[in-house]
Amino acid sequence: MITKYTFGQPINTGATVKQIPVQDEFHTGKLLSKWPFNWEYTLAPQDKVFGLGENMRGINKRGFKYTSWCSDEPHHDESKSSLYGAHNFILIFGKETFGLFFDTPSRIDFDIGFTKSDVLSVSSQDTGINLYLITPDTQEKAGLLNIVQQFRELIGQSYIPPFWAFGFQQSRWGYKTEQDILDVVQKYKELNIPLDAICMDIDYMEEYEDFTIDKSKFPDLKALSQKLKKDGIRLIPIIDAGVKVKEGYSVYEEGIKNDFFCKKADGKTPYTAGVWPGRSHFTDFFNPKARLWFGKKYKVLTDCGIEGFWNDMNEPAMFYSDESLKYVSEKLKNTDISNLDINSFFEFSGLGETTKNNPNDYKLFYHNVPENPDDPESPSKLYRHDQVHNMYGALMTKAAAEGMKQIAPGKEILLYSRASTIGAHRYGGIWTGDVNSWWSHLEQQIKMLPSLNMCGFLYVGSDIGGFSYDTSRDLVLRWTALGIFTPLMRNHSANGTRLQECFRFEHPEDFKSLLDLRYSLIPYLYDEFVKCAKENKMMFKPLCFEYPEDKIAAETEDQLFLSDQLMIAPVYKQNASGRYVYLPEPMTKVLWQNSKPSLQKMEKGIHYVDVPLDSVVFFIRNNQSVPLCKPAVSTEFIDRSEVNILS
Ligand code: MIG
Repeated sequence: MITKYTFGQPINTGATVKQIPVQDEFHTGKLLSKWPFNWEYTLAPQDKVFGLGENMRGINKRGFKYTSWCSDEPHHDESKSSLYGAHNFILIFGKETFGLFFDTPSRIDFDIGFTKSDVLSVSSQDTGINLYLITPDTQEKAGLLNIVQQFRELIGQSYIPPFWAFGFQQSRWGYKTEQDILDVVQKYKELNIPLDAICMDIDYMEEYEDFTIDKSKFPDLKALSQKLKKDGIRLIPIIDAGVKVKEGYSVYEEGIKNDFFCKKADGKTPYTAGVWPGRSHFTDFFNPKARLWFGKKYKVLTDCGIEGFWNDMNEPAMFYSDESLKYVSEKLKNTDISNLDINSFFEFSGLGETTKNNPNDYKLFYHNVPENPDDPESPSKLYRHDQVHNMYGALMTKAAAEGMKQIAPGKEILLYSRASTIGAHRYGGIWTGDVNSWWSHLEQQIKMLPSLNMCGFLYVGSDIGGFSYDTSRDLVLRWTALGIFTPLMRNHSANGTRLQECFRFEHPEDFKSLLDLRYSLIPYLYDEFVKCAKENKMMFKPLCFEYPEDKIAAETEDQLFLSDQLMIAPVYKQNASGRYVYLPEPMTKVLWQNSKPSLQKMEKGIHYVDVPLDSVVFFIRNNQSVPLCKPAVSTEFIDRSEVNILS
């Protein structure tokens, strides 16, 4: 059952698709203050708290504090409380079991047994909250899956990408020209390694201007895209949130003419911040007309045969603003460097960093927020950006999705974004941003998957091999072995780091074997994905969602059920030749090596399982089976008619 309560002056975020009548009194836990919202709940020793989508730490979020504030956060480490997404759904499991969705575009803080180990507290002070309390309709499996299902019904069906989006994507911030891309494709071809897409990072644009193509590097994008498509390979260009301020640049000029950019407090001056193109303006995606305008701009690329996009920098990330630069420059001018004491030295040396995503900058511009998010004629109210911050990236994705309906009607388009909030799960997927080439980050990605699924994000994946820093061959292999199972499977890395495409390492045939497994599984993965989207189910489930009474399952966070048929137990430690795996029921172990499966029945219990570096191990659940088709070099060439059923 779902009940709804309101606090403060909630904004219609469009996150939900069902009408629920509002109740007066919220009796769960202790409401310390209605507004600013301040709520507490006493956690029993056994209580676990799940949810919060894209975030650090465990599947059980207990023991730390989290803040929903979409952040350009390349330094994911355990001290961080916010990443790119703001996913305000929590699921409490224990003495009482219920879900809560805090529908707000504003910052909201979750202290989950951090300040006091037995207190969960939630607080927020800008705008308002539509709060949904979800209690189980069944006691089956402690009601956990039921609560998620009810919640997902409330927020509407998750985005379903085209079939080819389950193919392997190769990306690199560093492909600069058509030739760079052709070289990568050629290498994959030579080695017979499957490939479905190449991502185009910001260097394809002219001076990082959205919706431009640098002709000196890509003389004929349409011809390139057609040529590649013959081999079943598609291009996926990036689009950044900021629009370059430049006379003569049509996107800038149209945006100004139509008043589509966010403005400062004076209501006149467009807000300016520095991102990749230099000084840029930001489209007011809250304005339905501006949204459609921006969305239709993708036509420059769809006209070239492009069928997929990734939206970046849409928290929005800001390297600097006019204001923050001025502050730093004045500080520098006024600093007497002839005699710095140690505190002034640290302030001085840290000055440059203070301009990046500076909290003050988010208070300098405004949005016109319509009462009805989809109706440009509905009355609107002005909000300062920081009060509605968490919707910005989500609305950029919505802009692209709305644009596609007009510029590519009837076509399935792949969309994924960096920033997101619940609601955006209906318009596109997400990738989990700038993870480092660290084993700990591989582990983190395993734990994020079920949390993202709870919040409606099904088309998800991480940068295979890690984005920042130099990777190692074994890390790419182990990360690929996880990526085989995630809907978005993309190897991506940062400019200046070690090259990490599959063909860069010794024994590329080991990578081929892994990708052969992916392609053998794609029809199965895609069908399960569609089922999970349509039936509001999680594709990745923590063990305890199926075995809520099982003590070991309850604390196993590095294994996941994949839909109803499989269990995965990725290796995420360097130099490990295998790992301990807990089987809460008898299963069949599948060892995939040299592009072939071998099967072994296993009893319930804890086992040490060998997982050689060139292999993948996964488990078929009791009385279940999984169809494998023949591997293909692209999803275009997958033959679904011939399958090998493993059980
Ligand atoms: O400031 O476009 O997360 O995937 O390669 C960095 C360059 C901007 C951040 C994205 C990353 C992408 C990079 N972008």
